[in-house]
Amino acid sequence: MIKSDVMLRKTVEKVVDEVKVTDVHTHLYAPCFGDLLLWGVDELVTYHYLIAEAFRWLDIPYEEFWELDKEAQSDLIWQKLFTENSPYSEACRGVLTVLNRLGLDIKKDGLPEYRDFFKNRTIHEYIDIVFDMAGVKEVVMTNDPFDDVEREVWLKSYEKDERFKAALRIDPLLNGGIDILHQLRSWGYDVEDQLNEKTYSGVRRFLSEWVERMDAVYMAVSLPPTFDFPEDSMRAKLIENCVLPVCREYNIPFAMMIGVKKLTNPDLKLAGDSVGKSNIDAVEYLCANFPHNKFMVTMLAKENQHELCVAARKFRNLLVFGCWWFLNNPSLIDEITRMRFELLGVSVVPQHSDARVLDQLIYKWDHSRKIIAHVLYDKYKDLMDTGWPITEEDIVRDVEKLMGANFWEFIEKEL
Ligand code: HDL
Ligand code: ZN
Repeated sequence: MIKSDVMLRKTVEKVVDEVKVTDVHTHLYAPCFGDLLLWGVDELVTYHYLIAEAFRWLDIPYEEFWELDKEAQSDLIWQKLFTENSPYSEACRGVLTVLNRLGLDIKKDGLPEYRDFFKNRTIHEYIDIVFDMAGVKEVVMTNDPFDDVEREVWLKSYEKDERFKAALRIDPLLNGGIDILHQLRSWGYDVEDQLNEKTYSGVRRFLSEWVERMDAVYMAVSLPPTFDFPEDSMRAKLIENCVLPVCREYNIPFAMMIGVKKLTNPDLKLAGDSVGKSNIDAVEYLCANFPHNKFMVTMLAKENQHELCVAARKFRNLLVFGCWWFLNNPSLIDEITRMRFELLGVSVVPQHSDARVLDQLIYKWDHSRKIIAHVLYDKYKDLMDTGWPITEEDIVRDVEKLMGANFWEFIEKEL
């Protein structure tokens, strides 16, 4: 049994450091997807988070930036965010954490040297290095059958890699309007230009075929702050008549990522999305009225976090996951994780990386492990002060659940 605060802190930090993580939401790809899997220092520096931050210091027209090649974009971002200003934003700090963990000499004029480090590496050896360094066992991809490049790989050259699980992402279907049905028809699905049982049946066949082709562990969508359910809309009708029946048939969760305002500044492209407070009533309605469906939910607005935790206390078919995107910063991860542990105990998935560049796994998990360990120590300390006996076995059990086992248990369970 753990008897002292010092021993407790050491044990929690060791267990959190050593646990092999299941990363439940990323934009990474298995090696067979080729260049879709981004890696290396210039991809790190041109991550859309840094592009948004760099434009706060740039006066050039947006187009002038977008016409630069990757290396020139990276040079410009490095100049603005690392040379002319201290890089203490989370996205900038993350780049430096990766380079430091790789053993490189961290300095203002280091970019050329960092490029050399990556020059003679192969992606296969590098994936092993990154997964090992980040302590990641497996990641869930974001797989979009509407993406022409990705779809080709799935149809012609996909090779399974156990470290990369698939998630069927259906934003174009649920957010794309009636035109998306033309696309399905062009692929041979028997759908009409109106929402009727024939169309629903064709959409269910599309979803079923892709769930099977991908062996998808869940179906996912990002949704605007205005998302509502029930609602007299194409999205709500497709969710009720197609998405939820297929998810139930394959016993996989429907993952809703709620609160993104797409292209608030379209000139920033991928970096142009913003955030809005969303409607928790829609989440509660779905959980209450579809008790045999499983819902994974993450919400983008800080203001939605408390009510999401309360909703999860009401519905066992709701699994809260991650500190998504604009919430993936130390101060917010700390606050949100504390709230979740106090309201939900161990029954939550505290973090996902949302990594778009392979190397980011190193910093996103480095940074989050420290915070999760710190919060966990405080919670176990409070427990210890009640006289509750705490053992290393208990801590290992809890941390295994938080960092992966809760997710897999939720994937497997039948409701
Ligand atoms: O919709 C999503 O999955 C978001 O994570 C977006 O991809 C976003 O651009 C992002 O990368 N956030 O971290
Ligand atoms: Zn994402």
